[in-house]
Amino acid sequence: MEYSLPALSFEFDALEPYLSSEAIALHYEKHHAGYVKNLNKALTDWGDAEKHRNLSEQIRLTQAIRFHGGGHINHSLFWENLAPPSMGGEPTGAFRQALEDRFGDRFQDQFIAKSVVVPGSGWSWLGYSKTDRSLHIATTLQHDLLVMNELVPLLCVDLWEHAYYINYKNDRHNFLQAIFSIMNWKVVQKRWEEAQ
Ligand code: MN3
Repeated sequence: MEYSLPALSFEFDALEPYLSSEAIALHYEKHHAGYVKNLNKALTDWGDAEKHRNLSEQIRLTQAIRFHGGGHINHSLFWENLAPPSMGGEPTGAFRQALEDRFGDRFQDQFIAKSVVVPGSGWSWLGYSKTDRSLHIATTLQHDLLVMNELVPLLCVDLWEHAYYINYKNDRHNFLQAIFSIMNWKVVQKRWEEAQ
């Protein structure tokens, strides 16, 4: 069964003025859709290679599956943890306490500081470790998944230039500040509760 582009929970213009309708439309309909298309092709080719017992071709295709599949998974998480301004709520209760225990009142500052220095293209994350049962800020390169760092993804931000160039040119820092005005904390908190 093929993978498909997930429906967005908001209209393209719903994140304005922080991200424009043009930026969301391009990101979703061109970039994310491209990853879905290329993932499906790579998986089909992988299946063909398996039928022919062509192991080297299968191994070669794992790179495309990792890249485009990671792009699809990460963007799907990203859209879910965005919400129109003032619609996403704030961290509450035990989750708020866990954030404060770990980061004091500095979560946003620390998250942005770690995100701006990621070289080239990647993602930044708030993740939950089942090993030490605490929250971690982490980053991954290209479209690598947070689970590769043994963390459960709670919140992610796309740091690829295509995520912010239309609205913020090359200013990743301004983009990251804006993201916190359209964060869907209800979704982030729900992921944390499910990860416990
Ligand atoms: Mn992207």
